Amino acid sequence: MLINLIGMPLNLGADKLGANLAPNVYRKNGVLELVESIGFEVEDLGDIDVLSPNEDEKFKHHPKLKYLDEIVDANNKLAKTIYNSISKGNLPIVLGGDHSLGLGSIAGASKAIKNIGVVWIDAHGDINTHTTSPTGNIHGMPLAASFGVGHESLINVFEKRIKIKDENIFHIAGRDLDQGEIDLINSCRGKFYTMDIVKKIGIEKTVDDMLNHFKGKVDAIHVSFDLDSIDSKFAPGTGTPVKDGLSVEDAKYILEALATSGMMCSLDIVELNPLLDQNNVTLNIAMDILKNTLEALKSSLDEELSA
Ligand SMILES: [Mn+2]
Repeated sequence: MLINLIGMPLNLGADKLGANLAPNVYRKNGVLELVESIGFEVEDLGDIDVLSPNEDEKFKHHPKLKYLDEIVDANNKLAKTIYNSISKGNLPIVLGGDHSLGLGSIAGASKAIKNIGVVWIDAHGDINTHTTSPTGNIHGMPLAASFGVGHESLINVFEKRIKIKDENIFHIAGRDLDQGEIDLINSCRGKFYTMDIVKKIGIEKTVDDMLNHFKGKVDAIHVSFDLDSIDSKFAPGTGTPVKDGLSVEDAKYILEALATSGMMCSLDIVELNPLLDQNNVTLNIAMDILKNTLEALKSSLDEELSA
């Protein structure tokens, strides 16, 4: 299996400097060599071209959505790249970049595969809209838009249609949810396993429930992993860190299960902010989780071949 690495140097959705620098930080720290060392062929597709608007024009296109047109533009390009990668039988891995890139990843994956599920691992809901968001930052909106809730420009990224069914969402590690998001969670058929639930039932049961939720229901799963899902005491280098999150081992366990399920069609790793990181500790966690995930994928593919 060929792995496509895609850099998404996007920070407009977070409205904060730093996440745009992450793709090259991953490369400088050997992400290509890491993937190769596990035994995969890897092709770096480079960075998606992101426009650089002036800061004083952030509300130029919509009074409550910062950098709307530029974010849509970047996600249209990302979606096309993801679609092409999956269509060729490759596994695309997006190195973010802020989480508004989930719009493009899901749009591309859902064109390549009819009925996809989405696992969204995140301290935040990312299901705000321009009417509920306290900030207007689009990185808090991509999941809602993907199931058809929010501004039509976000819903219709890449293709004019709703990309996923709400029941095909499994969200893990939420603990910083806005009221509008809580209301939407209550009316949505997707599963939202907040940190309170994860702590109560344990990580094993969480992962069992996740896999059972999708069994026989979807053709493949897009995995969107936000580093802020991890407790901020371990992973400080993200745009919006939150305490009381997953341990690194928990995160590894979730992604390992997805990799070995044979269902993962694409993966985002988002919100590394090198300007906020301390001695590369968050970068190293991201690399370690990627390594563990791909090692699990490699073993399960090798087992399949020898079976
Ligand atoms: Mn997020």
